[in-house]
Amino acid sequence: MAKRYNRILLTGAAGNLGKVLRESLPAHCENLRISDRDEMTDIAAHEEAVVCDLADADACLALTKDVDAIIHMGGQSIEGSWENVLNANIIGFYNMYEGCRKNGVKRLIWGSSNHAIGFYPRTQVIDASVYPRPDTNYGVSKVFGEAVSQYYWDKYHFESVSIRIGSCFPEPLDRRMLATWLSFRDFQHLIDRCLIAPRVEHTIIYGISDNDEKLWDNKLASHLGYRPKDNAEDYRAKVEAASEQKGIDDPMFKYDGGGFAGQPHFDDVNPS
Ligand code: NAI
Ligand code: 15L
Repeated sequence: MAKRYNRILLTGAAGNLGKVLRESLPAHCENLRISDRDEMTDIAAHEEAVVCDLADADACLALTKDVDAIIHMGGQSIEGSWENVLNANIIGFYNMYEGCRKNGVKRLIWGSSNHAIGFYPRTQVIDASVYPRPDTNYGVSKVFGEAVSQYYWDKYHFESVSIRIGSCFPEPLDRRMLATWLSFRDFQHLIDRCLIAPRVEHTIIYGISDNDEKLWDNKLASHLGYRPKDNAEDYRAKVEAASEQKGIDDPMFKYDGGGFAGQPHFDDVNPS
């Protein structure tokens, strides 16, 4: 049976989540273009590897040519120097969208982050309609990305899904992740749904598994048909044995963004 897409582009393919998606995306496309600024290894017959820095507008224009859909996982993935955040997540993000607009790409699905709303208190369950409260420059760059995604839908009818990923790791690593965890299996399923859903316009969805502890409500993204199967609760005993409960004034206890909310300005503690 013919696959839904001819060519999908995956950025950040050398990264943690890029590697997870290299396994699942072939189900949706004949050809998978993979890209990163780092070298990628073990290139399969259905893959075409392109080394490219997102800050290079001409390179992004070439990268997005003859592509039907994009999974954009490339970029600065934690707090970093302003220069790195700016180049990868702001200039680089805009370059990707301009590439999409000029090359007539139809849909882009990307890794936003819980750090776009990291200063919300953990006592409040929020949905995707809340005003952003970023906790870092990194979080601010994700808010920029979500604004660009909304703008390109409203103005150019270019579709996006912004996934506010919680903590996507093989298993929850600390008590905070009992609420923020997204398993690799559920992440792959979420990307599947973002590719399959007939109409997404600009949708924001929280990337979380079916955890008992919930900070975020996905009712505004029900049209994606995302049905997570995993639950961080299965790891509670292990996590609690390995880490103590933080005090009520600790950012890990207080805020959705956990430790990111308590970090000093990156450039103050890492002078160039
Ligand atoms: P990662 O750091 O493992 O992978 C990111 C990849 O982007 C790296 O391979 C890196 O070489 C590449 N990259 C960085 N700057 C670049 C540039 N200027 N040009 C080209 N490539 C560049 O991160 P991970 O965990 O795979 O995350 C993927 C995306 O999902 C990121 O955008 C991250 O912000 C987002 N995310 C991930 C979460 C998680 O729990 N893993 C949680 C929230 C958001
Ligand atoms: C993120 O945005 C990061 O990419 C990831 O490495 C984790 O720190 C995650 O958030 C988290 O909040 O656990």
